[in-house]
Amino acid sequence: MALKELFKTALRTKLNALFTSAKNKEEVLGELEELLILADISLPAVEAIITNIGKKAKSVSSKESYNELLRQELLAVFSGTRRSPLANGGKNVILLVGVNGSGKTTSAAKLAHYYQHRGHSVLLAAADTFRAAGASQLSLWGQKLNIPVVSGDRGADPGSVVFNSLQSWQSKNFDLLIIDTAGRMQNKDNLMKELAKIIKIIRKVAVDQPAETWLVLDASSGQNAQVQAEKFKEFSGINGMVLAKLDGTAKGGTIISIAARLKLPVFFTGNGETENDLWEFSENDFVESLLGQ
Ligand SMILES: Nc1nc2c(ncn2[C@@H]2O[C@H](COP(=O)(O)OP(=O)(O)OP(=O)(O)O)[C@@H](O)[C@H]2O)c(=O)[nH]1
Ligand SMILES: [Mg+2]
Repeated sequence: MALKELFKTALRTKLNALFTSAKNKEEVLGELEELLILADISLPAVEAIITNIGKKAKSVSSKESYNELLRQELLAVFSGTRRSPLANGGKNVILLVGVNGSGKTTSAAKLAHYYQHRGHSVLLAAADTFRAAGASQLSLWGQKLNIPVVSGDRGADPGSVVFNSLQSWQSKNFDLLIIDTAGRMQNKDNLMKELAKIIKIIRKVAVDQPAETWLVLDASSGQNAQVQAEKFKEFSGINGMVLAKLDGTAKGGTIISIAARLKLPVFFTGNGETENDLWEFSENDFVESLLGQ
């Protein structure tokens, strides 16, 4: 399955029925608002979408024109945030951050596999020295995927693991260093400061890195996503997102809400637990999955 197919049946059928009904514009907009809210799109985002469609729709509109107006509104949510990951080319450090259990370690492995497959030489760093299984989980992935992993003992300073990995990345001339960090709740200031320290260490060794700091977000985290993103932005300057566990969300609307609120590019989605369950995010495919051709 691809992103295009993911939400195919959920919203589409209902929209079709609504847009082909003999209802007037007000009724259509009222019901559309309900459908979008039921699809997990947050109220502010839905209100903005409905207001804009209300302004643009003629009093008697066809199914095609409603569909097109909705498509434009959904795509507009993503405009202004789009950029390519690893835009600075050459060598990159990707730092993965996020709350406990969001999918960081799995995403680190998936990303390493993804880029290795595309010809990049990749080094992984297990900077989660907090959890007993933190380093071993990533090392197992490394073995499976044949990707080297720098790790430290449990309780070791994550900064030292990061430092060692950077030295290896530079001396062995890897293209990409992907750093997995320990899960931290955004309201734990000491842990958030540890993240700021990790970034300081990276900058000291490689002044223009980390070029990419991505928040790994559980796609079902709903309203809490904004709070998480704001705090992680403050302490680590996140500049992109990976939406993990998209396979566990029945409706795609949460992506619209997150993009509308956070104004951060979504680069990848996680859709399962294996290394291949990573999709590049495309807003066109995503909107197509919601609305159909
Ligand atoms: N279905 C599904 N499961 C996922 C996905 N990504 C991660 N998981 C699972 O979610 C659980 C947590 O994933 P981890 O990658 O360990 O999460 P983490 O953020 O590293 O967790 P901490 O290091 O404890 O903060 C594991 O059981 C993963 O297999 C995904 O995209 N889809
Ligand atoms: Mg982890």
